[in-house]
Amino acid sequence: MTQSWNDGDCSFDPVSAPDFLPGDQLRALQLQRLKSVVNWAYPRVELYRKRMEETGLTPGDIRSLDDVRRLPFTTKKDLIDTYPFGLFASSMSDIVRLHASSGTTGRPIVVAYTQEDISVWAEVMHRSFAACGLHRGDIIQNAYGYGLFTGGLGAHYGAEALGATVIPMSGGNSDRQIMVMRDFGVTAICCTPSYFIHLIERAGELGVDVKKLPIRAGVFGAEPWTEGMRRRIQAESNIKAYDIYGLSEIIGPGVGIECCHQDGLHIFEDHFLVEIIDPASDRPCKDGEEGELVLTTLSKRAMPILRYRTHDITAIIPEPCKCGRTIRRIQRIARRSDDMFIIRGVNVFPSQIETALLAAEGTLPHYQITLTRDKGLDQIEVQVEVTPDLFGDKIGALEGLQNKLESSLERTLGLRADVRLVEPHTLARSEGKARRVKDLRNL
Ligand code: DLL
Repeated sequence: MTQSWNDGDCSFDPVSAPDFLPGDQLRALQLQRLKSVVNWAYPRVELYRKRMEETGLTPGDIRSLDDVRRLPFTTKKDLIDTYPFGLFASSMSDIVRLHASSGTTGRPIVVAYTQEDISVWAEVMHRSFAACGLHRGDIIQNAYGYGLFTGGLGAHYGAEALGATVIPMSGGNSDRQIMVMRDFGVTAICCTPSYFIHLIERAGELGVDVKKLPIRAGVFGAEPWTEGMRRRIQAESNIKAYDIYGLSEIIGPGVGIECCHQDGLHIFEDHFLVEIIDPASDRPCKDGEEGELVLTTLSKRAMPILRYRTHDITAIIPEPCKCGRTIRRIQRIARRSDDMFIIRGVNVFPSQIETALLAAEGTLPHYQITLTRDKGLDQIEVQVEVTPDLFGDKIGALEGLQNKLESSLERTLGLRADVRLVEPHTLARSEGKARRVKDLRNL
């Protein structure tokens, strides 16, 4: 099959038909499924029933899609408080899979799937791969972690449903990943964007030029990344880097993905109902206005989730996409409402720092943010690796870059951050989600 990957490929896979439903049909399907999921959850999940009773709401009151706003929110705390199985709506004998996600607190959250839920998950992942131009015949290296994390098995089932050849690598063991990528003729890879950056770098050390391999696409997600990071990845590897979004609470990967236009993530709205709200007032945001993404599962049976507060910040993109999909797009998720830190009263998001660092020439996409407190005053230090040639003996060039980054950070953040340029390979690499911020302030 011949394809021109630089032009993108939005070829049609029949499983993607729901992506193109006329708007009224999509909304009718959503409403039918919303009623059905509320009817399913209400008698089976005590938390939902109690909360609805408190406001005098019954499943029969859900008559329009707007009525979703009458339902109670669900939060991560609810999942932790009902640990492990308190939100299950199916009996254990119908549950075929459990996954878990480690929270920041001690207890993980547990999520469950019936056989039908697994089929829906495989379907949305299949549609995800199809949206970014993958198909039968592709050889997909799956370097998301297999295990309790949803990334590995989620991508695995979707890639098999697509009819592609899956290589279940899981994360880690970078040298072997590179050997497989080269020797097995891999055409696409799934992993976190930060891990792929690491793989490109390691490949170079092993004398493998990723640009010369048949690999042409990466399906990257599970952590925030910026447009600057995408540009670096694409330039260094000659692949197209697609953004995929998802979260364990809702299903795992496959809630939304970019199509070949790489301009916002299409949400699989026939299975996930989207709201964007102002996180402070809970008021609905207009299309195009940034706010917190709130998701309701429309088809899940083992663990239906009503109005989940994701903490992920995004906006609906109102314009239709050139690919013809009618399912709407959201902007890439560059930040969470809870990854913000406050330095001397100024709100800072890691993604602002990443954008400023990667806009400069001579930096590498490896950085670490450290927050400390000295005599009651917050300090922020940003370490960033620079290219080996810059690190040679050109002290002047290094100083120039440091000053440039410090002023660009000051402009972006509105506060002074100390920049420390470090040699390549100094900072820790991650095999899964990157940890960019070290907060040593003991707040
Ligand atoms: O990270 C599921 C996943 C696996 C998504 C593989 C994509 C690929 P959790 O571990 O529960 O699930 O983490 C979910 O990760 O609420 C976001 O804050 C963040 N996240 C996931 N994808 C993206 C993305 C998986 N593409 C949390 N961009 C979510 C930004 C993302 N953040």
